[in-house]
Amino acid sequence: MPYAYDTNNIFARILRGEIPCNKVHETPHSLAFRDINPQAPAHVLVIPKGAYVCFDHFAAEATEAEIVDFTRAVGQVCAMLGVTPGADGAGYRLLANSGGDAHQEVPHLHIHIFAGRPLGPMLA
Ligand code: DGP
Repeated sequence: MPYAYDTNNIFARILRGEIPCNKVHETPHSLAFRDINPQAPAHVLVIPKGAYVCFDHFAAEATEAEIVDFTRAVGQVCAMLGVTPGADGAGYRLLANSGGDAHQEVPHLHIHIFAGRPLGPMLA
C-alpha cells in the first residue's frame, strides 16, 4: 500500500520554518528539537527531513544516505545530551510510535529520545 504523506502535518511545517521549534541539532537529512510536551527532563524528537510517515515507510523508501544520517543524528543527540550509557547509570530510551495502535499523533516519522531520569521498565 502506498504511503500517503500529509504535507501540512506539524513537523512538515516546522521543517518549512512556518512554526518555530527549540532546535537541538541539525544535519543534512535530519532535524532534532525539544518535544513541546516533555515526558522526561530530556525529551527530544529526531525527524528525517524527507517526507516519511512512519518508520517502515522510511526503512522502505529512504536512501542509504538518509538512513545513515538519521541514525547518526539520533546517536549524536544522545551524546550531546550527555546521556550515553556509562558507569554513572545514565541512559536513554528511543521510541517511534507508528500508526493508530501506537497512538502516533504526528504523521511524520519521529524518534523520541527520553532521558534524564530513571525511566522504569518498558511498558507495552
Ligand atoms: P507521537 O504520539 O509519537 O506522534 O508524539 C508526537 C509528539 O510531538 C508529542 O510528544 C508532542 C510533540 N509535538 C506535537 N506538536 C508539536 C509541536 O508543534 N512542536 C514540538 N516541539 N513538539 C510537538
